[in-house]
Amino acid sequence: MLRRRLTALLALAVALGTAATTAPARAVPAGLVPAQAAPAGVAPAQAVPAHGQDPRLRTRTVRYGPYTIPASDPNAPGGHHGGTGNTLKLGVEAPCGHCYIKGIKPDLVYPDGSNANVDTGPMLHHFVMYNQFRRDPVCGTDPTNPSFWLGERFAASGNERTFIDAPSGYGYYNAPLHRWNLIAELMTHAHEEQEVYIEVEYTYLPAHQAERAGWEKVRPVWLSVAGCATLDEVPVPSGRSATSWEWDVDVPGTVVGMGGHLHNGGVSLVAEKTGTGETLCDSVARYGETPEYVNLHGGKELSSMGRCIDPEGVGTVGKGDTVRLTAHYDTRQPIADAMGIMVTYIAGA
Ligand SMILES: [Cu+2]
Repeated sequence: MLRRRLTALLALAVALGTAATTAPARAVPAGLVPAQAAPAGVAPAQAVPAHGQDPRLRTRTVRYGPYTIPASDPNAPGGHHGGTGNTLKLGVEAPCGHCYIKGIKPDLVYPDGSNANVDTGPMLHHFVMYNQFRRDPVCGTDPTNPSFWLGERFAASGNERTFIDAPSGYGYYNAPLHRWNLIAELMTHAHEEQEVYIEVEYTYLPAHQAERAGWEKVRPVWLSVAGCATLDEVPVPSGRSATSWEWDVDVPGTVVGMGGHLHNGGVSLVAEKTGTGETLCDSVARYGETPEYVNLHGGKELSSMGRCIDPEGVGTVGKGDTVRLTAHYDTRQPIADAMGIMVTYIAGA
């Protein structure tokens, strides 16, 4: 299996002329999570201080890039944004190996480290992280989906930059030497070329410590209203609309965190169990909450998506259940490449 994937990856790299370059496409991300319940019978190794940060947690910030975003050209037909298109980098740096990653906090910054956002031009349209040697549970057997080639989709973000933060006692396990693949698309409203980095702050615990403290692994499950479509893109009409897709659960367990990703024009993204009608998560989009989310033309852009976090778990999903994901949009113009993605972290899988 591993060998087959490796071969596939090599073939892909060759097809791309190797290395980090513009390539396939993919989708996006969202935010994420938390919820939690203390693992039964495991005493927390130590009291968690007042604001909930475990002092053993390690933090590491990794920069990906640089990315050069071409200038926006007001005269180009439909070209009022400069954009990189989808770019692929293979084998990018992970913050740690044989570790449990609890927090993934994405940002877009200029080379001097200052915030790059739509108030000065740049927009983190999306990035998606793939773990090469793990199979994506939803689309990993579908060769039309990039995850077949690039691995398990475990984290992503749009410009809203949702902080993916697992409840304490849970983490995403990364094996030793597992490198990741990164697809990113960046855009700008500015009329000059801009250089930026995707900067991600990770918090994690080495596996020996996490296991001693009884941490559980979470399995990321990528739910998208586009199903396994190559780019996770769906068209939405003008006005109000609802676009759905259903997942027949094959990763049973306790949902410990969910967070949504929509594009501008999105209203909310809802995940519910069809059998019982139980809502697992209603992730609402908010706009222009802070000045950096007001673009150069004065428009308010999507600035946050709700996360669903519950110390007791957001809900449980079992074999035989179906989860319906619905993206609600309300937009003046139709959108050809809208998205509705909810990364779902499941424990006990
Ligand atoms: Cu997107």
